[in-house]
Amino acid sequence: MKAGRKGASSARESVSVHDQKLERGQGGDMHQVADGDTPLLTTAQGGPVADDLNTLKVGSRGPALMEDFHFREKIFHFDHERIPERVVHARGYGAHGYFETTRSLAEYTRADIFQRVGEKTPAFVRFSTVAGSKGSFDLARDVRGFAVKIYTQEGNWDLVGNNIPVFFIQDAIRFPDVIHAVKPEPDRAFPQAQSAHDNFWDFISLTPESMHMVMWVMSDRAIPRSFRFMEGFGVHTFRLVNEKDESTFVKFIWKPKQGLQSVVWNEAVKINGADPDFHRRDLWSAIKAGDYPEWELCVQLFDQEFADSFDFDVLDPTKLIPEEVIEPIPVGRLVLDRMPDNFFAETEQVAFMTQNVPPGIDFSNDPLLQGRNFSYLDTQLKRLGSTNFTHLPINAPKCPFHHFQQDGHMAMRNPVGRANYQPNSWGEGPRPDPRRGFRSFAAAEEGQKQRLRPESFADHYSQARQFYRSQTAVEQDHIARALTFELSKVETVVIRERMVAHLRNIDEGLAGQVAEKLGMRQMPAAAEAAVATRDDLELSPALSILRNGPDSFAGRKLGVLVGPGSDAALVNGLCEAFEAEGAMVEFIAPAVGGIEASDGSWIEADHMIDGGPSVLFDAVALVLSKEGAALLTEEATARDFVADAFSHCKFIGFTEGAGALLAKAGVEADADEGLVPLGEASAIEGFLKACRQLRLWAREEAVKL
Ligand code: HDE
Repeated sequence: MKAGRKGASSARESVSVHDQKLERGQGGDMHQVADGDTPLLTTAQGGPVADDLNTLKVGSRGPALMEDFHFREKIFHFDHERIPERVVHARGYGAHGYFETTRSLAEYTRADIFQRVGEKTPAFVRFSTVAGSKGSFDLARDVRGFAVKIYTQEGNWDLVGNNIPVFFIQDAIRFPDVIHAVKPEPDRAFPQAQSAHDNFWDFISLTPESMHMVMWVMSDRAIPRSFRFMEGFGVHTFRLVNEKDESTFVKFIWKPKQGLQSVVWNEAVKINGADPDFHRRDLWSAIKAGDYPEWELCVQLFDQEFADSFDFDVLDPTKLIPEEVIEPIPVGRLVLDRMPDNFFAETEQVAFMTQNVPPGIDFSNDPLLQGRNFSYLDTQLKRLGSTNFTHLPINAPKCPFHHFQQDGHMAMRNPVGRANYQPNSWGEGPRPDPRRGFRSFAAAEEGQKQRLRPESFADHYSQARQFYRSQTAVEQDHIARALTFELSKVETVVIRERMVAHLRNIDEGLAGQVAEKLGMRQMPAAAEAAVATRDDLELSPALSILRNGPDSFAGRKLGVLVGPGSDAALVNGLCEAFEAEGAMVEFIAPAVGGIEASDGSWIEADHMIDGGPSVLFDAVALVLSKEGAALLTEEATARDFVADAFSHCKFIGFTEGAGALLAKAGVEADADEGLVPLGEASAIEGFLKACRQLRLWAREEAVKL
């Protein structure tokens, strides 16, 4: 029996393992051979295969023969398995789901998807990091991509956003520079998936427009606990256009129903070693367990009059509109409920494009968006190798579509009939419809051709200050520490100084802290600013993660450390309470096979202690007998388990028997209210209540990570 393991809480899937029919071949190799139930192995041409383990040779020890078409086909295909990874956002993970319209926007847009409340439209989402290559780790300090493809009845709508509402640069022509700067340095090819190096900070320190974004990427937003606990932002101002061809400006925001949550930097570094796929595994486990993540789509709507009166230019992608200024209105929900059947076919081959907008949604003149509208089509040809990438099922629209585009590499859908042009006299083929078709909003534009940044884009510090000052003290401290860490990896002193000079325009206290922690002997002069930083912007509590906590442990994970003789009733009680909350429970034991609990039942483990460090969990319970604790105090990993949980401000439930392990890990059992004694089953409710705070931030000052 497996104590405490109930229902579908386990991330582990049950996989049925079949006994396969094996035949021993010559030389001792083992062949699995087709029987009645298994399909016959064939070549790609459909030819049945007799032997898939041995190449065709002259004799058993002789040279291989060219005529072995099965071998050549198999290796040829393998040699070509890789396609170019995305130049940015290479590492990503996707899931299927649906978008449900919860509010009609018919007044503002003729977009079909916003007409009928309750209608569900299929969607695919890909989350990603930006800088690292495909095989890099999940918890890099980085922006996360949040790309959504919604297969609407009037064509695919791609909202290719990030988990941060602003960007580094104000003009698309600078994109290759910011990306070159953050990627591994070209002479040495490191560091991988990190911004903590000279080239990145050199570029940033020479680019004042990036300062607002820098505050965000140095905040905990850049080390999310999971994709499920992130917001998503369309970033740019878009337009909604209604039947009467009237335009309303719009910004799109995805709000996670699960609440926002991040990890701390020390934890991120350790997670990357313990489980480089932490975010992937999290999404996979949640969806496989039926705990479907959900986001609300909100819109910030505004007109030209607001745009003219707002403190900043609404076309400037380094600025946001605070939620307190324009309230986001919920208009739909996105639910992810199915993992792809095949990672390559779907997540790798999905092609998002900012230019995919249905009639009723249109672009603004945001210079980043305008540039992106070129880049996303262009890059698909490089990556997917054919203009026919829309023939791939993941990219094909799910509404009827007809056009005269034809031929090209790998064309899988070819028009039938005689007419492959229009107009034609054959009465065949599709025709445009001026009423239903996409009509660009007829914005009046005039001006001289020039390469010029508008004056209205010139204030680079005020919103950076507003962001920093809107954070809690704990979050501000994390920003200061992140900046210090990153700049400590910068070898060129003048770059560090240039950055501190910018920070002085954002917040003198922040600049002072960073300068001190960097060991700067003299404070550099403040950077020259095109526009002096404003002091009159209202703080925006919506910008803080901690001020908007979910007050729930749902969707989070409890790690229960068990050993021989663990209290079975307590283990069962913890499982029941945490599962009822909607959380997952996993067991960590000295051996993965499990342990015998106090009542003689067997608790199977999910991890052995070396493979299940506490950084993988949101809270931990040490359910140990004296005997079990004695065994574990000998293990460095068990001591780290406790010490890390404590220094990462996690809630720790513990039995009396666990006292020895706490002591050995240097944690006092009565250090603070985050240590919750689990004397009897009645204490579980209090422990769960505490865990709903997610972290005991008050401890951080004491542990000084
Ligand atoms: Fe992208 N970006 N980007 N980007 N971007 C790509 O397209 C680009 C920008 C974003 O999961 C590429 O298919 C330019 C902002 C996401 O497949 C490429 C500029 C935002 C993804 C490209 C930007 C994004 C990409 C690489 C500056 C947030 C991953 C592979 C003007 C609003 C999509 C690809 C996925 C991917 C270009 C800036 C989000 C090269 C030129 C701002 C989420 O086309």
